[in-house]
Amino acid sequence: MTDPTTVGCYVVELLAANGVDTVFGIPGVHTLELYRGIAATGIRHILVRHEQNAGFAADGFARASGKPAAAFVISGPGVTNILTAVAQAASDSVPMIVVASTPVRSSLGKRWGVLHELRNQAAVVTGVAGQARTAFSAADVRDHLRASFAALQLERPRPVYLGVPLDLLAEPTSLSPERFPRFPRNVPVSAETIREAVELLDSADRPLIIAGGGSREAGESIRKLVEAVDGYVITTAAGKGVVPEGHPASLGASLQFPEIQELVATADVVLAVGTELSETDIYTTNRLPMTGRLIRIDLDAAKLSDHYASDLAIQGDARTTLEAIAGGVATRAGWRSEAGPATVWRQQLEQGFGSPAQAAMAALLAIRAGLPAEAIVCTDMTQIAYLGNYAFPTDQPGCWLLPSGYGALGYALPAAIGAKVACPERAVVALAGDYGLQFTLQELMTAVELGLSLPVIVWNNSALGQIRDDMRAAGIAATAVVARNPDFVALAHACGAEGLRTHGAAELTEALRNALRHPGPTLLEVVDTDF
Ligand SMILES: Cc1ncc(C[n+]2csc(CCOP(=O)(O)OP(=O)(O)O)c2C)c(N)n1
Ligand SMILES: [Mg+2]
Repeated sequence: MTDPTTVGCYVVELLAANGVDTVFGIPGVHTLELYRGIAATGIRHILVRHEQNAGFAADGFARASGKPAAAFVISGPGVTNILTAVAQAASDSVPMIVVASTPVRSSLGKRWGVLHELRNQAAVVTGVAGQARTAFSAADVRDHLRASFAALQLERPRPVYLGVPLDLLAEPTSLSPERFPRFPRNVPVSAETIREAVELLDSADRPLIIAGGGSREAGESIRKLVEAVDGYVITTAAGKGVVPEGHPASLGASLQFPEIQELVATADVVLAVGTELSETDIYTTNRLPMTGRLIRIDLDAAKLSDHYASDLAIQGDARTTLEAIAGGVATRAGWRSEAGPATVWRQQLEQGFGSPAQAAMAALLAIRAGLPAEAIVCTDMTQIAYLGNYAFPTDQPGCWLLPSGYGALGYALPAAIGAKVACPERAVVALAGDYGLQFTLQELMTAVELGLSLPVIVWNNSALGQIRDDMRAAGIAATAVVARNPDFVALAHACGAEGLRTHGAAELTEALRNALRHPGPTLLEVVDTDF
């Protein structure tokens, strides 16, 4: 290497040595030294149009691939800009590695007013990330990253942050990159605990499983278990597709419906796995009306006894724990044989849908028809996605990405870019509302630049639809809920993307299929009144 090895080079070499192959970011004068050695590592750097979107793209990348991406941001505004995406990832247990510069060491905490100064940058990030540390030496860089990589493997996934002062980034170092130790995530659960869980489930007349995002790799065991005990399985949005939604035991992601909450209330044993059972999993502020015994399985000990106290708390990995439980329960007839397959409940539910939901459902089915089974749909805070949590048929986990935990508008497009970068061979689609898309629409340029075959579907109801409806329901005159929209199709063309307005289901399906064959992004405007 002709360049001297600087700490900046060492950071990227360490990341590369530990499996990071993609960085989303925006360079600045403070992070120049992070870029000196990047080409030599083979890491791919993707320039986005706003740091928030570097974070959302890293989030989409991680959810699609299971691997963390890194985000490189400058001190100060780069850090504050990415915070929303860091909070979003933290709330949905998504791993990511944020590396930022800080001003020079001698200035830290002194408030001299240096460029990009924050009073305490790491403290700002500590409020949202899993870990946030500042390095004061090359050895700190190594030690902090080692701790972060360990946490990413051992704990419930969270974003981690490393701040490196810009004078340190430029310093020479004699340290050479190393591969940190690997850790298995499967915390072993005792045979005694497994036996207790099996006994509880064997004694249940009306067993129910609630599967969250933490159970994504446990689908096969959940299916076996629910079949053996003749129960039902409901997922959260993050767990959507863990068990194929067409399975007779699957009620899909339906916790938001009162009818399904009543079913939960009648279950005598509920097994909740890899879920916080939070407000954003249930999509109502109501507490789930549980009356049965509750078994919780979670990697995060804090979740085992929060506002839903477990009767049996199991700290462990979902896949290995459920494999053991599914292998132990007796196969017998339970309540599903009597109460009927999930389709009976689904039909009842769907009969109650009003016409806006029927319209959105028709659009969702048209989108489904245009996509292969393994397609990844990156969604946003829009009415069509709230319904899609339940109504978009999904037979595999990790195919429906919703910013559910934090609810940040603007997620869909940058997350879809991240997912498509991670899985170029898979169909990836962004699905956003007309207002939310405008939060991050500038990333269409990134998708054009990268030549990503990426349909971007805009559900256009010419309003901040959900907020309008909520105001009406609360007896508030609808105010500040209509914003003038751009001509989306013309805007797409101006960015160098394809763009077209589709009318009705058949056109939407056809346009989507064409968009998947187009070697760049296509913005598809879908007008709600056409359905
Ligand atoms: C960053 C952020 N700001 C504000 C909100 C509040 N909010 C939630 S949905 C919404 C309106 C979204 O409108 P649109 O994208 O058109 O979706 P629609 O409800 O019309 O389907 C707003 C402002 C939010 N979730 N996130
Ligand atoms: Mg709208």
